[in-house]
Amino acid sequence: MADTTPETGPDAAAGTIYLADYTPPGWLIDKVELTFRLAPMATRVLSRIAFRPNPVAPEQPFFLHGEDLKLISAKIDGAEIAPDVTEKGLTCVVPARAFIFEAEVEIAPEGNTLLEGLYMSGDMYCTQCEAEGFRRITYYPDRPDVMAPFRVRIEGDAPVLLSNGNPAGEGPGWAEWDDPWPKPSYLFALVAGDLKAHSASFTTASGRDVALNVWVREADLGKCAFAMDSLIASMRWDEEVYGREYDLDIFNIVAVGDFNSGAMENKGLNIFNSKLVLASPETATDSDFEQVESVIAHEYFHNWTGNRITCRDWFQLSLKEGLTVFRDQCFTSDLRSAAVKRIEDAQIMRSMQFREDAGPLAHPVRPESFVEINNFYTRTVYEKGAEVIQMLHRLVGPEAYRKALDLYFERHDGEAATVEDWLRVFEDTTGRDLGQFKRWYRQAGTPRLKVSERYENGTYSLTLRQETPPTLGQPDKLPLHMPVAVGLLSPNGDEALPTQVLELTEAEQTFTFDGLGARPIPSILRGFSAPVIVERKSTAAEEAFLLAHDTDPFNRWEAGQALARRLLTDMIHDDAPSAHVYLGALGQVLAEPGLDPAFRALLLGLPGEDDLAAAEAAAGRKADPARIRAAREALKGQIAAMHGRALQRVYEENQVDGPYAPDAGQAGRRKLASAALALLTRQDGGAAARAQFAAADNMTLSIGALSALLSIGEGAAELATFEERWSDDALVMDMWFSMQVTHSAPEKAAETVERLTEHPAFTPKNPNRLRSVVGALAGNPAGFHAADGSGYRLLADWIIRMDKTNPQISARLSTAFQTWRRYGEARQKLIQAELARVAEAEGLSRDLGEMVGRMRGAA
Ligand code: B3K
Ligand code: ZN
Repeated sequence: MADTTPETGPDAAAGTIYLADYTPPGWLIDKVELTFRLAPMATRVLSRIAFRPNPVAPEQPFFLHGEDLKLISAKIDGAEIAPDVTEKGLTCVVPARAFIFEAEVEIAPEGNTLLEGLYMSGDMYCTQCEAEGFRRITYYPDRPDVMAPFRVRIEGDAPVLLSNGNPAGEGPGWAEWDDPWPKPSYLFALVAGDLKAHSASFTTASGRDVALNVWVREADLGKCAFAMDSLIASMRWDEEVYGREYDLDIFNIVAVGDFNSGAMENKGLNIFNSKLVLASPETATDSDFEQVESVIAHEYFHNWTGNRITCRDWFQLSLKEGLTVFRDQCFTSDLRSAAVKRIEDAQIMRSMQFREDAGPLAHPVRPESFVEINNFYTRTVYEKGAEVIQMLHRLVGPEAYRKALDLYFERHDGEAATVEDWLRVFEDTTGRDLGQFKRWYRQAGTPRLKVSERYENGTYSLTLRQETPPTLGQPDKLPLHMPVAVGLLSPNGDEALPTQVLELTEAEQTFTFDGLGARPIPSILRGFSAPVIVERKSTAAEEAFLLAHDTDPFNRWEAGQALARRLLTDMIHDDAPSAHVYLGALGQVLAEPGLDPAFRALLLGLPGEDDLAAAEAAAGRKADPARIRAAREALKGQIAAMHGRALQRVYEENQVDGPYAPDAGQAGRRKLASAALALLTRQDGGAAARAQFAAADNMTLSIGALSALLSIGEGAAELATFEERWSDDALVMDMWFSMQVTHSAPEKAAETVERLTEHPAFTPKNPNRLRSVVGALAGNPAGFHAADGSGYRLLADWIIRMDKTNPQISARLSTAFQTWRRYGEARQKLIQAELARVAEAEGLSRDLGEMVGRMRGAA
C-alpha cells in the first residue's frame, strides 16, 4: 500500500509517498463498530471491524495504521492474536476470507497536544481525523479509499455525546450513533461535553425533515443564529443549484475553542473552530459574518463533494477541496455581490497562491509526492483548484457543467474517486477532449500571458503568448488550455466588442477582430478568467481610461490597481513619481455615487505591501519592505490631502441607520465608510475615528475605528478600553492581539509580539491565540522583514518551540519564510540562517522537516 509502507519507492529514505505507487487496499470493510469509554488520560477504544479480501488488490501483508496507541488486546474471529506492532501500525496473519478483527486500545486525549485524533479542548472531548488522525484513535486502514458504515457507542459522564450519522439510542452515561453511509475514517467524529444546542429544522425538497443543531457552550448560545441561517441557506442552495439533498435525519455542528484549522466536514457532525461559528453584531465584524457564512456552506457542501464522493488517495485532495471551494464561492456570489466576490477571490489568488507558485513550496494542484499530507492543505490545492474548475465551467458553459456534475454524482456516489474520473464526466457529457486541460492539475507555476497587438484598417489583432516559468522539479512546461475572456472598448468609452472567451491552446495564437472604426483599447482577462499574470505594455492613460469605462468589474478594479502599482513603484524608487493621473482617477471614483459601495471600497484600496514586493521581484528587482511601507503611507497621505472633502462626504453618506444586519448592502456601506475613515484619519489626527469608536454599537465600527487609529500610531486609550470591555471573550481578544501586531511600527513589531506573548491572556496552546499574536507578524511585512532580522529570529524561535507540541502549527507558521527570494542579499542570509537553525532543532517533526527542507533546498 502506497501510504503504509514508506520503506518502498524511489525516495524511500526520506519517507516520501508517491502518487505513482498507489495500490488498492488489500482488504475492504463491510462494517465498523466502535465503543468509546471516555476518560481524559485513559480512554478505551474497542473496535470490531468486518474485513473481506479486496478481489482486485495485489497480494500484500495485512497492515493497520496505528500511532501512539496502547494495545490492550487484539482478536481475529474471537481468538486472541499477538500482532507485530511498530510505531506506525500493526501487522498480523489473517485468513484468506472474510473475518472479524477486534481490538481494544487505550489513548490519552488529555495529553494530546497535536489536536489531531481524539483530544480535549477545555473539558470537552473532540476529534480531528483528516488527514491521518484516525490512526491515533484505533488500529485501522486509515486511507480514504476504504469506506465503511460505522456504528458508535460512547460511554462517558458528559451530558452531550455525539458522533456521525443518526441517533441510535441513549441512556444515562451512554449514547449510540449509526451512520449508514459508507465513509472513510478521516470523516469519523466524536464530541462529548457540556454543550447546549441552538436548534432548528429543515424540510428537504423531497419532504424529509432534518433536525439541525449548533452545539456550543451555554454562554455562546446567543451567537449561533447566523450560523444556523447560513446552514439553512446552504442546504437550500445545494438543492436548487446542484440538485443535492441532505441524506441523514440530523445535522450537527459543534464549535470548538482549540482547533488547528477552520472547520471539518465530518459526516453529519461538522466540527468548527469557534471563530467560524460564533457571531453576534457586538462581537463579530462584517467580514467575520461573511466568513462564517462561507465556511458553514463549504463544510455543508462537502457532504456531497467529499463525503458521498471522496478521494481515492490524498494526492486527489483538490478533487474535493477545489470543487468545494468553487461551490462555496458561487454560493457567496449568489447571496452577495458576484463582482465583489470575484475580485476578492482574485486578490487571494494573486497574493497568496501566486507566491506559493513562485517560490520553493510550488506544487501542482494535484501533487505527485509528499512527506506529510498536512503540508498540502494549501492555496494551490484549494484556491487554484477552484480556479481550475472556474475555467472548466467557463469553457463548457453552465448547462454542460450541471450535466457533467449530475453524471459525476450518479457515476461515483459511494466511491473514492480521482481527478481522471472528474475530467471524464466532462468529456463524456460534452464530447470535448480535456487531455490538455488536465495539465492544470499537473503543472505547477503561474503562467504568464504576454499580450501584443496590431491595428490596421479596421482590423485589430491580438497575439497571446503563454509561458509558465520553471518550478522546482518541473523545468519544462507545456502550453495550457486557457480561457481568456476579452472585450474591446472604443476610444469614446463604448464597448466595441462585448466579452468573448478566447481559447488559448498553443504557446502563441493570434485572434483578429474586424470592422472596428478606431483602434480599440483591450480589456484582457475579464473576470480573472484564468489564474495567470497578464503582461502587456500599457500606459497610465490607458489604465485610467479602463478604470473609468471598463464594463467588467474585475478589470475595472484591476486598472486602478495597475495605476496605483505604477505610481507606488515610482515612489519606491524615487523615480519622478507623478500622482496626478491616479489621484484624478480616484477622485472620479469617489464622486461616482451609483457604484456599489463595496465595489467602491475595493477601488479605494491600494495594492498590499506583499503584492508590491511580489511585483518588485517579478520585475527582476529586490524588494525593500521598508521603502514599500513608506511609499504606501506617503500615498495614503496624498490621497487624504487631495480628497479630504470627498472622503468626508463618502464617510457621512455611508453611515448606516437602523439596526445592524450583516447583509451585503449594509456591510458594503460600512466597508466604504471605513476605507474613507482610514484615510481621513491622516487629516484629522484621528478625531473622527475616536468619535466612531466611542459611539460604536457593533464590532465592525469598533474595529474600523481602532485600526484607523492604530495605523497613525494613536489609539492607546481605546485599546485599553477595548481590552477591559472584552477580556472575557476569547475571539474578540484575538482581534485585540492581532491588530496591535499588524499595525505596529516596523522597528517595533518583533518587540510588540514579544510583549504580547507575556500578556496573561496569551497562551500558545490555543491555535487562534497563537496565530493572532505570533502568526500576525507575517501580516506586518515591513515589521517581519525588519532589517535587523528581529522578526525572523522571533518567528524561528516560536516555530522551534511549537514544533514540540503541535507540528501542524509550526509547519504552517514556517510558510512565512517562503518568499525569501524576493528580498536582498542581507535579508536572504538572515532568513537562511534562521531556517538552518530550525532544521537543526532537536526532534524536528516530519511536518516541519519537510517544509524547511523544501525552503532550504531551493537556496
Ligand atoms: N477538510 C478540512 C481540512 C482538514 C485539514 C487537515 N489538516 C476542512 C475543509 O477543507 O473543509
Ligand atoms: Zn474543504
